[in-house]
Amino acid sequence: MQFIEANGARIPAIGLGTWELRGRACARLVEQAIRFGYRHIDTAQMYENEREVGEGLRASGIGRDDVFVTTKVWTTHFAPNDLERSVKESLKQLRLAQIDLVLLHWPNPRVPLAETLSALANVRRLGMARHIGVSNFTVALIEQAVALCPEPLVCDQVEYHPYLDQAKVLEACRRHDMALVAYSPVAKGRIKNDEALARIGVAHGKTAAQVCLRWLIQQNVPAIPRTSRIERLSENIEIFDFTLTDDEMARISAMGNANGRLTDFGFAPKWD
Ligand code: 1BO
Repeated sequence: MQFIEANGARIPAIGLGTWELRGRACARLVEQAIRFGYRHIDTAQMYENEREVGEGLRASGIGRDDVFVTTKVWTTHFAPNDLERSVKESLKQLRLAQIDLVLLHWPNPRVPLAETLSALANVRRLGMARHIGVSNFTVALIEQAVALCPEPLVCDQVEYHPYLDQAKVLEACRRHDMALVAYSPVAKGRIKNDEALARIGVAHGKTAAQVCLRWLIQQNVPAIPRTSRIERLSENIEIFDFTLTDDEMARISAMGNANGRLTDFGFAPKWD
């Protein structure tokens, strides 16, 4: 497994996203993912599957130091005392003594960012989280967060795939030694039918999805593809034995624009 370094964190380049995975199926998938070589599991309090993620980790037999676990605090728990309580609850559900990375799931303009970040930093100081970061933050919000947070932020987890141009967010992350972590990296399955990516894949003996994930990690972007299918687990991780040329990288980067977003909500920030 390749790692991507950001502000002192070593984030495995490929992880398993678990949004909408529930119950036994979630635990089984986490266990299988670890057996296939995944070393990063991404969950969130809002996904209501932290308990099953913990079960899957234990069933896999993986040593605690060999796996990187990310969870996220939901926006209704951003008031300082709530935030600490919420992370304690995540630790209890996961049955872990420490979470590798705790993120603010979405920005919440109703709670002053300085207060939320100071509570998040405290969670790190108390040892409940090894690292902290944000998710779904725009460039402007990243700048504010970096200026306000008393501890280093290691990432902004955002939607990123070849159909969505995230050059500005990527640049802001790099400016602050943060990683952009890509969720929905294969555009919710749309990539697998992409003819241009499939053509590039033929030259490397790879699928369109593998080309897409490789394009991300060659930009130093860790990706967390979600799948509910065991056979996709191995496909998504077999991307460390080929390299895209500069020309291929540029052609894929040119496919994106600002309208390619697939995950949006009424409570989302005004995207840059
Ligand atoms: C509302 C949840 C989006 C993915 O983390």
